Amino acid sequence: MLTVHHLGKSQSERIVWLCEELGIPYALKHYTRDAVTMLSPPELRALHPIGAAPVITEGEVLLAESAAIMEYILARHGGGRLAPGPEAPEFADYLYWFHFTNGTLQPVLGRLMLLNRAGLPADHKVLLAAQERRERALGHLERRVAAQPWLAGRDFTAADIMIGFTLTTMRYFSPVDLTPYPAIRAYLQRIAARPAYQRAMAKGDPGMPLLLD
Ligand SMILES: N[C@@H](CCC(=O)N[C@@H](CS)C(=O)NCC(=O)O)C(=O)O
Repeated sequence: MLTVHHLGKSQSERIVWLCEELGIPYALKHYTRDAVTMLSPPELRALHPIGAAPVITEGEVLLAESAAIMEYILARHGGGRLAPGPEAPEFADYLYWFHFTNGTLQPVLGRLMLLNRAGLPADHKVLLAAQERRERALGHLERRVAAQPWLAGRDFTAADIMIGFTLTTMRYFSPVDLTPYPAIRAYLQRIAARPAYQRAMAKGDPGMPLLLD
C-alpha cells in the first residue's frame, strides 16, 4: 500500500491531490508542524534524513522530494495519465512547467519568506531584487495561463498539481498579492473547481481556508 506522509500546510498536499486525481488507493498519515518553529515533528524527521514533507512509503520504497514522488507515482500508478510522454506535442511544455515550480517559483517565494523574516528595510537591494524576480516569474506564468487553460496546454497535467501549492498554501508563508494577475486568479478558480482538489484539501488539511484568490 502506498502511504503518503503528509505534513499539514505543506507541499505534500500535491501528493494527496495527485492520488485523488488518479483515483488510486493510498493511506494518508498526518503530521503536525511544531506550533512555534513551524518545522516538522520528530516522527517525520525519523522517517527521512532531511525530515521534510512530502515523504511516501510503498513496500521497501521510501521516497522524498515532491517532484520525485510525483514522477514515481505517475510512472508506477498513472497508466499514462496526467504526464504527456515524449511523443506528445506538449511534452516539452509539460516538462518545463512541471519543473518551473520547484526550479524557479518555489525558491523565489522561499527566499522572500526568509528575507521578510530577517526584517530587512523595504528598500534593501536584496529584497528588491527578490521581489523583482518574483514578479518576473508571476508575469511569465500570467501570460501562460492567459493563453491556455492549463500549463501544458489544453489538458490538465501533473504540472498543474506541482504549482497548486506554490500559488495557494505557500502564501501563508510568503504572502503574494495576486490582484495584478487576473489570469492566475482565474486559473486558481479552475483548480478549485476540480473535485479531486477539493477532496485532497478536505482530507489533507480539513478546515484550512484555501488561498485561492
Ligand atoms: N524540495 C522539497 C522541499 C520539502 C520541504 O521543504 N517541505 C517543507 C514543507 S512545505 C517542510 O517539510 N518543512 C518543515 C521542515 O523542514 O521541518 C520538496 O519539494 O519536497
